Amino acid sequence: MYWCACALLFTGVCSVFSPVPEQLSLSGTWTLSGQDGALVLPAVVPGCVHSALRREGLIQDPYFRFNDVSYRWIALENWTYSTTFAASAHLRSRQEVELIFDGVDTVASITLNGNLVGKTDNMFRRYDFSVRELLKEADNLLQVQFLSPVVYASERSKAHQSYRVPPQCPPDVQKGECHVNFIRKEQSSFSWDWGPSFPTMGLWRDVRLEGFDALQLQQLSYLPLYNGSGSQWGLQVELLIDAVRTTGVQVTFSISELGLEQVFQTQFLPGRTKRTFTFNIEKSSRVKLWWPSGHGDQPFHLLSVRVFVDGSLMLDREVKVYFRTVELIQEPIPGSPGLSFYFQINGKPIFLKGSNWIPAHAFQDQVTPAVLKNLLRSAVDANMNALRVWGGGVYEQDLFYDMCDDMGIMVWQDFMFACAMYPTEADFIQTVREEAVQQVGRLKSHPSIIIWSGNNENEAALATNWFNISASQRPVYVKDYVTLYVDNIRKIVQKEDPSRPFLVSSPTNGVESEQEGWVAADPYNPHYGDVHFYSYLSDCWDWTTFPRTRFASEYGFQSWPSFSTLQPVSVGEDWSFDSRFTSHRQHHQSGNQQMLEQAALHFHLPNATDLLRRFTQTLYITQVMQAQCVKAQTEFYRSSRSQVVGGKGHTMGALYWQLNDIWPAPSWSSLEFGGKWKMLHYFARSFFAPLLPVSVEDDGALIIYAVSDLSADLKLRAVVTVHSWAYLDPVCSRTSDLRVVPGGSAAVLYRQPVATLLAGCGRCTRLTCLLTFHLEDSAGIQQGSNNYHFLSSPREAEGLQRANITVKVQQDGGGLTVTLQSSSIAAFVWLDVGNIPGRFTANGFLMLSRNKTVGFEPWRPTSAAELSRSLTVTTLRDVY
Ligand code: BMA
Repeated sequence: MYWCACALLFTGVCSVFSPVPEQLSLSGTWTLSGQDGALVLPAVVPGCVHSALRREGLIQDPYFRFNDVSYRWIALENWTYSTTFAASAHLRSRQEVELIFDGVDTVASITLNGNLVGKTDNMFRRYDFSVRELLKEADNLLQVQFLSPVVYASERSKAHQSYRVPPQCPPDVQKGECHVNFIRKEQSSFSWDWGPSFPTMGLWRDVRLEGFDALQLQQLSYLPLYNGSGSQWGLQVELLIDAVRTTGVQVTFSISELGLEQVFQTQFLPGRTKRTFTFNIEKSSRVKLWWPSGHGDQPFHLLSVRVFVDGSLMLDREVKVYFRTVELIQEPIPGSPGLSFYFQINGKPIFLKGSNWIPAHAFQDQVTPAVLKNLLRSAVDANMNALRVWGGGVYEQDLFYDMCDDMGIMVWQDFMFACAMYPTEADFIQTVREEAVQQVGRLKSHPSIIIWSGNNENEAALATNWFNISASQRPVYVKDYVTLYVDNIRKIVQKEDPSRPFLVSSPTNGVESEQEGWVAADPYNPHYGDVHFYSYLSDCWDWTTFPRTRFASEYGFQSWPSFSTLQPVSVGEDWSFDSRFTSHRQHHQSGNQQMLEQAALHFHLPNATDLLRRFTQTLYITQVMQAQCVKAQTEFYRSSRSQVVGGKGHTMGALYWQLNDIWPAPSWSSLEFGGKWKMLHYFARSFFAPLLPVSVEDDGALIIYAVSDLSADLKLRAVVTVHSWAYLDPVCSRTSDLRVVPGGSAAVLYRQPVATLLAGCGRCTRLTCLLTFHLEDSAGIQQGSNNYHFLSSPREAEGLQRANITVKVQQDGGGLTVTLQSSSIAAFVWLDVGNIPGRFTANGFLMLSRNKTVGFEPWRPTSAAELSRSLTVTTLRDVY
């Protein structure tokens, strides 16, 4: 249907009414010029200056050796992106044409054909401008002039005269830039304690023109509504519409599977309108529920949305809709001061198992779908059901949340503020408000997101005075804190998304923090909310050093990545633990030393005379240490889920710091840059298993728990086997009585003084023997995985030989397998295939039998011969 009318009167162009809005993508290759025009090069959009320089060979790999420092100049300069394009007569004849930037990083002026169309100051916002009148047929020149983010942040901080907004600069060891809190940009891009300083600049998301004659849909979001008492589901669908023509609009919603068809007649005022449509789903009993991984499937229904104007179909969209409820339960616990803190999904209490997510690359344009998929798949493969998108990074791309929806990963979503105080000037608050409205609107339809949280550690930073703020100045900062996170962000979230809990910070005491004026005296109080806990030098095998918290949202230990991950970014002289490179990559003060000190508590440190050998073995020992430390702490949290000890316990979450890496460097991650699994990630697969036996020693007694995340009750007993370090054959074993292990609990199955256990078992001592244990049912069938318990540090183990291990790699119907044959017991057996992408089915294990076969899942076609050529085996006894 065509429609031509009086538009001619106003514009001189006859408008041909065309039902469907049209788009012209402006992504692709632009021209990038440096300050003073000295450098001119092609630059791909979406992308950034660093990536463009790299692609043109004008810089080396920014991750190579000391290049983070060598390339500091890039972010100190101003850069301009420009492109030219043609705009067809048809596009220009539209009633409205918008120029849309999905992401501008960060401070820029945008001109079209020499006319200023707008300015940007926030990489977390989408920007759009009405540009119809500025377009011409050919050679439209679009320019985006970027200011150095470093210079901008510094100027903003200087302009903030009345009081300082700390921290001014990151610690020297991070080799970063200052005042990142003054710019709405990925906070870790000015450096972090695991990441380089690459303050990027560029168009990091798509750019396009959109033309339309009646209306255009800018955002479609929905929230499921649930009325518990009537078991009644409904939907609230929100359309963000830019309109020119306003009357005679019909909107229809249908979900054929649920027999739903809703029709609304409406109209829109010219300009931008948010319109909410709410309706019940009569056939609620047919609604399929979304569950977190390990608790059920992730089904969806397809919602079709159609918008007609004067009977013409204008918009036709189909979106997935998921149904689930989420509650954060903070209520009194009998016998315990404080309040509980746990999540209920669809009414079921769920223990959150997982980690913390940081940006997957310093240059976001290099975070491809394959990179995301590999990292998230690895999380689920390690039995994780939750990730916290940490507040110093970015609100992730849509695909990240789509994948989390699909895989059943619950997301704890921070707002992007971390480890700092923030200014509250009117324009800062204004841009943050827009950011919050847009991000909540963009993300709230995802069932994976189960909570919003205002910032990372800023309540704790104030409460425990990280920045030496004087008592008299403190109220100023508390006021700023409340203004930003409570009066603005919290209010926006409550309005835009009342379906999810909101926490002002992490860690926090939750409702208790609120009662204390939003900054609790002790945000780390284990009786309330979530806790972040780090202690690098106290013995990580000693569970009494861990806080028995309601919810552990951060804890961890560093390790080094493997040699194959470091090799491409280093050269021979870098390959020792005391090289300049090794200390340059370490961004956490004394981090390398702390790793060795922690490792030395339980292991001999590598002492090979060959330097390269000593280096690779040191990398290995840091991974052994990290894996054991995080295992001990996580198992402690999981075993505390049903207990209250001294008023503390009922732990319902364990999210270790951190899942992934931003570059090849030492960090707390369990996945190396590139996706390779560290030993910790293999351990996580075990310690997050749905059914897990856990050991604790308390006052000389061995206690074995069965920790179950399963729904059904089980009847189980614990089987404890005593092994001598010196022989492959077990010495003896003990079995507990059968006991009911209720679904979703941690139940004690076995308790016996270690001395008694050993006395009844040959000539074992704590130094000569170790324990393994597992669970079995009444028929004697093993349930869940094996676990082990050291009776002394392996460094003191008597009788542990250097094992002679032979390996055979085979390819058969079931895929690639590695079969090991060992002459004696071996600890922390580590299979490494260098840079062949893939993972083993188990690694870092205790070898307590002569033969063991593990699978290898390649991430690209790989032959047995290739695998065999790259395979090395390291065990604990090899390093000393
Ligand atoms: C936590 C995080 C990060 C940091 C990590 C390790 O506090 O929130 O800021 O990288 O500790 O220090």
